[in-house]
Amino acid sequence: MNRRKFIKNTALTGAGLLLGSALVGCNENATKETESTAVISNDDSKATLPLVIATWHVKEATAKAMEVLQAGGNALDAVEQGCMVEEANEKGQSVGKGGLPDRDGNVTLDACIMDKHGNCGAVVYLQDITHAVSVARKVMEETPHVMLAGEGAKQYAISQGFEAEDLLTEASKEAWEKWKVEAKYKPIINIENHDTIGMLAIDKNGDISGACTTSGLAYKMGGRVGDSPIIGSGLFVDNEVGAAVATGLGEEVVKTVGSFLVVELMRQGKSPQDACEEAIGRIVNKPNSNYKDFQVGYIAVNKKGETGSYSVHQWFSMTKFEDGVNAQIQSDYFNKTENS
Ligand code: SD4
Repeated sequence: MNRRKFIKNTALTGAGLLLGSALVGCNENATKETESTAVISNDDSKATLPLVIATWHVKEATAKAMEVLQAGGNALDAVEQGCMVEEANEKGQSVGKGGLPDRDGNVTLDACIMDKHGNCGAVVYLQDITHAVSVARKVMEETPHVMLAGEGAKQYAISQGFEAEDLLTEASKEAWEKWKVEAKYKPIINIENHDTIGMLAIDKNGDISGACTTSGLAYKMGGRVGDSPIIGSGLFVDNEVGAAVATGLGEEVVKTVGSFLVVELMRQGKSPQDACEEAIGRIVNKPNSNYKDFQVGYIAVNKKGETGSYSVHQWFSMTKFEDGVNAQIQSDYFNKTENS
């Protein structure tokens, strides 16, 4: 195991957590879009709409979202369909089908979605349904509630026509069985690779939506829920200002209400980049922060279409599809002294 890629997290040994252990293959093919786009100009930037950004290296997902936008779909449709690509990708062991299970072998999904009106929906601890983000959207649009959990969420999904299926693939089962024997409940945090997908999109009308979906920390305690389905922590959208989404150790994101913080900082005039950096700063500058043991990353977009990303450690990346170019962008990061 490459030291550069992983941090052994002794501080979390008791919890026995492993954050996205899979080094999965990602599609390297950038997809080109050629249809016409609207251009927003302002004093300090020139952004081209529509645009899509997502956490990690997920070009197939951003390509799908852009396809939706170019076909005239809105930002909400785009982020849902973009995230669905990764949920269906069995090779991605941190999202949807094929996600790594909790320590008891159960794959449990967390997801949320938020639209331009500030409406939102979420599911937590959802089992046996691949497209958690779509169930979250149903919760938002078809119920008077924001969040459904566990068996209730599953039964609701089935009532809405979602198919129940076993999400534990052979590969994930094997990884879990190996972990039980070899990892001895010592967690290893992957700071480098594709993980939870969080996606933000601005459509041609300049309206913003976002979504986030994950199987959470691999080998987590049964019942554990992270930041990803928590509006304000894993995701926040304010159509007047911008949007942000998080990845990494959810407990740290929840404690600082990270995505809401990023958006509020943008509301106060910070650029998306500066806002992401300050939100990471709130985590790493805490007295006694054990940031060397975990990764957190944020991506953000403002109403102008300016984007930013920042993480605690190196190797976090953002995929950005704008103006016909679908590109992976390495994120700047806080910890310049370790793991480099
Ligand atoms: C969680 N934030 O459940 C998620 C995991 C994640 O990259 O984002 N991994 O805490």
